[in-house]
Amino acid sequence: MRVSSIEFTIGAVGKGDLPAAGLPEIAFAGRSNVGKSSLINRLVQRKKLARTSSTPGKTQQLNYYLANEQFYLVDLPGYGFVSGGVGLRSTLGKIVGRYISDRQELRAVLQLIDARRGPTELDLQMIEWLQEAQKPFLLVFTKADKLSRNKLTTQFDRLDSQKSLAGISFVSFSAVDGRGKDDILGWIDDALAGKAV
Ligand SMILES: Nc1nc2c(ncn2[C@@H]2O[C@H](COP(=O)(O)OP(=O)(O)OP(=O)(O)O)[C@@H](O)[C@H]2O)c(=O)[nH]1
Ligand SMILES: [Mg+2]
Repeated sequence: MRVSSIEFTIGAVGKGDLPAAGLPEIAFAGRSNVGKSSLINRLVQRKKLARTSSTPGKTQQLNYYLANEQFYLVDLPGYGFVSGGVGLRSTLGKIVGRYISDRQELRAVLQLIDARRGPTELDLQMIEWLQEAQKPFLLVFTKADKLSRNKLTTQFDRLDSQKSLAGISFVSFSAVDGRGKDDILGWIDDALAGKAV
């Protein structure tokens, strides 16, 4: 798949702001600073579409981007930073939780995890929510360019042996060198066609 057109639609702060029913939605979740906005920019080949920042907590709303006039990419607020980002129990965290469990238009979620750190407690909580909501999701290990090939392999071996993650699909990604991009776009394609698990 290629994203041939993309435009910012709305920054939603509450349920009432979400776009009216209809178009399918693909959401990007993960802790603050993990690289959600950078991933979206890379997927659509636009350096400055989604605002990125070295200060965690930049994205404080559900940012909707209309792609190919057919579906939305939704940049969710990052969690896990005491100042700036939101806790999953905060108001914004609850909005994210409710969005995942209740939003009919949500087809699939890309759950981002920093490849260097591996999943945090809050990441595992998100994964649990996704499983409970029975939404298809893909784990994306970001900033893979910051790890040597050896370290990446060790990290993935460790993940493989983590029971709570058994059987979950994952891909490694870098917004710097673009690795993983095509796999992610292919997965989104499948998700839109109802073929992702
Ligand atoms: N080396 C490297 N840096 C990255 C990568 N992805 C993101 N970054 C950097 O990490 C920082 C955070 O990236 P963002 O895309 O703003 O992160 P976010 O998840 O949207 O953060 P919030 O909006 O705060 O939730 C920025 O300084 C990015 O340049 C990557 O793949 N490799
Ligand atoms: Mg962001």
